[in-house]
Amino acid sequence: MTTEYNGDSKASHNEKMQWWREARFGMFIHWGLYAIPQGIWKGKEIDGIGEWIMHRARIPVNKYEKLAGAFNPVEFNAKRWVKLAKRAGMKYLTITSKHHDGFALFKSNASPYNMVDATPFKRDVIAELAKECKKAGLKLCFYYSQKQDWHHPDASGNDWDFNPDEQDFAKYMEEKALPQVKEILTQYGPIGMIWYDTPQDITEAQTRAFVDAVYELQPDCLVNGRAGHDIGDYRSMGDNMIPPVRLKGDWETPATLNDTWGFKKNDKNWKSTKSLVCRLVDIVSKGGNYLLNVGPTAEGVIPNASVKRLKRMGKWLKVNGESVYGASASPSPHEQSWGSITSKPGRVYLNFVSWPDRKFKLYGLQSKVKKAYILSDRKKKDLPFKQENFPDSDVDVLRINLHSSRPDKYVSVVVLKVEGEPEMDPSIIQQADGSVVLEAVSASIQSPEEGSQLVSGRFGTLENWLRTEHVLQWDVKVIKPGIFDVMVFSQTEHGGEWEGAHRVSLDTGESKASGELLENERKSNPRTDVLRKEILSRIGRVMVSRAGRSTIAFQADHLNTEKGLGLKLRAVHLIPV
Ligand code: JFZ
Repeated sequence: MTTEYNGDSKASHNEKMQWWREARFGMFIHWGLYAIPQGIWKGKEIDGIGEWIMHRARIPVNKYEKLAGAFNPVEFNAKRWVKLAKRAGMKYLTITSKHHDGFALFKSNASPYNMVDATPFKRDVIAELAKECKKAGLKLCFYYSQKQDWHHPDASGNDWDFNPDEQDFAKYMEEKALPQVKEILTQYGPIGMIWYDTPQDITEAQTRAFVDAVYELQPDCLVNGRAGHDIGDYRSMGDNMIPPVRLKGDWETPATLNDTWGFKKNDKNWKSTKSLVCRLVDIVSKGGNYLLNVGPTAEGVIPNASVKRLKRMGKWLKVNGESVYGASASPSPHEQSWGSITSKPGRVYLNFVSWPDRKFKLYGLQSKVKKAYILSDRKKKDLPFKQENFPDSDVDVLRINLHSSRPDKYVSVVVLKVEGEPEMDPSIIQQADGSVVLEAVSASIQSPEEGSQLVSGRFGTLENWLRTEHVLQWDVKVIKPGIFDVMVFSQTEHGGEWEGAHRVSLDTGESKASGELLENERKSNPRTDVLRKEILSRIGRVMVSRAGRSTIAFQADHLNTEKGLGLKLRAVHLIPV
């Protein structure tokens, strides 16, 4: 991300980002005309996310437009929405001021296709939300679809009504998009952030015009990472995508409670509250923010299933929020098998997703612990602990005696008071269950030749792996030597396509496993988006005969290039046999 943009110094950028870093958890609202068909057009269920129905069903502008005349959300109550966000423990609210369908939820002089001028409801719902957000101390932010506008003859996305060859994007920018961005930045007081989306083939100059418009009118307003050309104040992850390791810099995951953003009557695939709380602490442990979506109905009601989950999250945060708000990433770059670590100066928070044995061991903590207690325990009763170093492997270990039953049904938090800034061993340490997890994106990459560079993609894999010369290496600390099964996780394309039969090998220095990548199992990973699956392939066994440091290398000996997809390596796991 270009953070020195607009002459900003690092210090003023940090200042601008402060509320956002403190917040960690926000509410996304996708609301518009698409809530009326709620996923069904002419009696037929339309596949895909609800707010895309106009595109998916190729609905002509003159038909879709008519929905505005029927948009009458009599149950809409800005106060109720804002209250829910507050109760959920969310600190900002990002609403679709205009989505790809081109309909604006705010009063606009640039286009009459808006809530006030085109609906029987006639109320400026954005003005009402702005008022309530201000009262409640919630930052108000606007999603604005800058490139796609299926209603405007000169914008992108609608190729069923308009001929792309005859379009003049500059005209759309001049007469609708830029004026509307100015409206949302001048009509509603201070705005926390503008959330641009799907930049597609936008030029850099066009992106700059959109970003400049924000900074000129409200210098403190943030711009998300989807304006285009890597310009913006922080990175936006792919939808629902959580990176596999800690990342440098600020980032945010926009995410759904079910599988749609805009309301769909028949989408009942709700995530459990426990998995939502797990995602929240996982994201914070890797340095990011969680922007969690609700899709209100055409009547203006947030679905009950969403309300229930958000309230439960809020209840959890009321007790355990210290581990989330203003917290930084884990001092270790790697995931933990039992949960996620967050931190603050002088504090380490162990967020247990699965409650461990009474005798829990944390590997790699180098800071001296002064006290350990359960965050939800008002008395902060001391948990007995002991710190030592395993001399064979040079691994620092903290042993904590825990109660046998988990304190919280979602995520239980243990606080460690430590001296100074928390520090952890950056090496990959064998987990307590004996497994060794080697994430592709955390390998050091040896590439003898120029070109064909492997890159960390947005979905947690290395991408662009089309040639065999690359060698991945990881430094590992082994505690319990032994024999391990080598399991390779590679990722399919969006939709499930996968190219297998590559030959790969893993070398521990004293033994080597080689094998073909065959589809032994297909799994989904809740941390990447649902349409990308992980393929598990067992390629053989290796031995590590002594404890301590070792370097593990992985390479592709032959790449199958028929489909040209390359190897999208997610991780290699060594599982003790
Ligand atoms: C976009 C929109 O098209 C969608 O309707 C919704 O508003 C969502 C939040 O954003 O969809 C995207 C954009 C980017 C990715 C995936 C879906 N991505 O980077 O993976």
